[in-house]
Amino acid sequence: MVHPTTTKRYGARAAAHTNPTARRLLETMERKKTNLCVSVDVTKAADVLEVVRRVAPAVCMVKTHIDIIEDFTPALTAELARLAEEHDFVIFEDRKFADIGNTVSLQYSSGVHRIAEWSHMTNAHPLPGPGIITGLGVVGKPLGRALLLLAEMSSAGNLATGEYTRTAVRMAREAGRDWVVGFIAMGRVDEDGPADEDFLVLTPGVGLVAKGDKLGQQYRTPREVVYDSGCDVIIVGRGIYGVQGGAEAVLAEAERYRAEGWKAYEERLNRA
Ligand code: 5BU
Repeated sequence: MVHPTTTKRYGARAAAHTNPTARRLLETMERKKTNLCVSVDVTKAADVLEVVRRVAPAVCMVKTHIDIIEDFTPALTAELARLAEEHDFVIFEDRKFADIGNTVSLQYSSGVHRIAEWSHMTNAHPLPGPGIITGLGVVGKPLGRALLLLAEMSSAGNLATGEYTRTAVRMAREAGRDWVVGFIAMGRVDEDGPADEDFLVLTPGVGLVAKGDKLGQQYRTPREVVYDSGCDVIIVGRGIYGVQGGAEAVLAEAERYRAEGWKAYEERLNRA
């Protein structure tokens, strides 16, 4: 089955969203002709900013793991937020919240990282039940932030399958798309929904060279993810920032993934 959202242009899909971050992302994708998110998993603030400045023209989104930064100061996230405005991309902190509502609302708003202040989008495991969505929403909704639920994962042997995945989708529908705008998933987990429903599907585990790593990561190509599986955003980490050849090579590699992802999207729009 071909899900109706997969044959609509990203820009046209923005109108189906009330959440400002979802709209902004879809409009940015259309404007910059990119469905690429670069995952910047490096551990020094200066290196994060160097990679982001390099890849900025090629991306709709930058994904962070802010808790891996060894020399974190609020100046880093302030600069990331400034770059997001200057270069027209969305910041996604891949925090994978997984606790009770009260705790996640504190983890989201407070601590050293104050994620809600600078990250447009974040994500949560549905494992604890709907209270996690509500708890994060207390903080994020008034700020116009957006939440994704982890409906599936890319790693070998993960438990987010079958009934768990279906329950994640049901929880998102019950929460409403003004806050839960989509999923981390490997395919169109929302296929059983009504034709006018529009969720974003963001997909990690994307590589053009490696098939996986030694710790269970599994890679598919941009074409497999966007054309075959109908996902919206490809998330690429080591395949881009880890490329040999220095700073110039990083932008060239980002551009290669952008072009592959965009070609697969254009082809899927024209699919009968
Ligand atoms: P890689 O270097 O492209 O393998 O990095 C993938 C990134 O996506 C990394 O930050 C992971 O934490 C993240 N990720 C993932 O790989 N698989 C998942 O299922 C989820 C997140 Br959820």
